[in-house]
Amino acid sequence: VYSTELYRTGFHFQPQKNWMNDPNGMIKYMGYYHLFYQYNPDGPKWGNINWGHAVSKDLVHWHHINQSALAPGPDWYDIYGVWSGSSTLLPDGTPAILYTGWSNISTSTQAQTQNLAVPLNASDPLLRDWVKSPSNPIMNPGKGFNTQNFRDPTEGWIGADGQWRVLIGGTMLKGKGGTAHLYKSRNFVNWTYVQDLHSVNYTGMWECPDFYPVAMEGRDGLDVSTNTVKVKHVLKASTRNHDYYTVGTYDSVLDTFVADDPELEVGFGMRYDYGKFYASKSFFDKSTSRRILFGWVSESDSDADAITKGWSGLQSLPRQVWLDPDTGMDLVQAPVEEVDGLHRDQVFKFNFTLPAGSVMAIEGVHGPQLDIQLEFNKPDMPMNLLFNGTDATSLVGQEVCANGTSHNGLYGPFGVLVLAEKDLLEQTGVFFYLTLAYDGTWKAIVCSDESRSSMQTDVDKASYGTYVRVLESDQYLTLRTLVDHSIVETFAQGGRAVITSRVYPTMALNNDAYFFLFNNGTQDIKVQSLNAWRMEAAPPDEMEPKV
Ligand code: DQQ
Repeated sequence: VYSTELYRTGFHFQPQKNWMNDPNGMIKYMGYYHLFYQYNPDGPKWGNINWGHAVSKDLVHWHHINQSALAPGPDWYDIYGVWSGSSTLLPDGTPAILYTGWSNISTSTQAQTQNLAVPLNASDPLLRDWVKSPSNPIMNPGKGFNTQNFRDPTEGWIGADGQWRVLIGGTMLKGKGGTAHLYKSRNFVNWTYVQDLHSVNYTGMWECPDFYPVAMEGRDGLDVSTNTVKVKHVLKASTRNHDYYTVGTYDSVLDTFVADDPELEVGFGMRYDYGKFYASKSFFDKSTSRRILFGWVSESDSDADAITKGWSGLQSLPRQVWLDPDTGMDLVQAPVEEVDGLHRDQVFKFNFTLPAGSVMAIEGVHGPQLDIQLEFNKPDMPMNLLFNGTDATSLVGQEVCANGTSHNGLYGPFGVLVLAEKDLLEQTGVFFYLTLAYDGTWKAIVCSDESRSSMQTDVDKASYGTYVRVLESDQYLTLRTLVDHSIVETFAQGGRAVITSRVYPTMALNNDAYFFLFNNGTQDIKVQSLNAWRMEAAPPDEMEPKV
């Protein structure tokens, strides 16, 4: 009935074929954005991990470099795989890669090794060839480290004493949880373990830590070494299947990090994304003063499907990330504005009612690649400003979001049905649901519900949801949903909460994919505005850029 080719995306990054997982070492260098990623050149399942590589001028149109930046071996220290890591721009302006090697020594102190690679020719803007350092491996695990859980170096930053620092993900020496081991170096080649920057009990191992400053005002990103009074630090770890972050204060003399709110510690508090999104990494784009984030969005179909498709894994849209100026507590994300350059055929409607119990077809724009932006008038009632962290998310997902589109409350569910077949036999619901709290205030939940997304039975159809903070000063409840064949990426309330879903419709494909607004609550909802566009595809550029 359907072709698996149809699940390939039009404007999300993916290799031509095969397996992809974590984004690695993004950097802007000599006018090109470089995206590296965990890649299996041999097939659509994880294994034989290389660093795949692509370049772009605008973060939207990519050119695949037809060779790996890094491949396993021939030396012992990374012979079974070149795992995740980061790039750092050194003071002379050249980049260096730090990455984890999976060595041929499985149990000793050198199971996972940290390694350095530099460009063969730093005057090549495409940075095609990389040379591994003769000093590899360049970091030794500290005493008592679990050497199977010692990986994923961050970008290097410079602390108060002028020395380099990086974090390596690991497990706590005492306790049961994840940690970020801090290493220091004067020359980027010889590194010593100093202490753990931060650990949290009862989380899993911390994979792919990310650590960076954010400004307390405005959206501009900061270079990783910035640490002034008007700066907070974000620490992110990938653990227990999700990317958790916390905002806090970094002391670059003592090398300590303290979370602002201990209730929102890494692994328990806030997440970049309440759907599928893992092993993300950010980088600072100096040319536009932005901090930009990519995350790995894995498949929800079966291994057999991966083999039929010949590929597995997407990158999220590149997202700009900044500290929420209105709360000072959490991050806000938005697709980088270059994505807007793909907008075509706009539909605009404003100031209309979405009656209780209605489904409204939207004429003018349809298809599998859309950007849908909605502003709803806030119902006139007290909103709860508190955010409960993520404790309730699985509950929210199951109890509210999965029943969402068919279940009726007072205010909601209301929102949009995307990748919908014309008779709604298939649909992915993205919506708000407002719930009355014990204290008489209302809390907003945002959901992305895959439960009716496909007639296929062997794909995972999770329902994701989270509470999202709505401030008194917020004029509207907002949703922005980007649809791209098999991915639905939603930015709610101006990007305060993000949810990514993977769906595999069998009928709501290509020209047969529609979208509808709906309101299953018992109260009418006023829509302030609807803006929707078809998204032009951004196929990879076959031609190697002339440099
Ligand atoms: N993926 C890499 C590891 C990392 C994990 C291996 C996270 O370095 O910890 O492909 O997805």
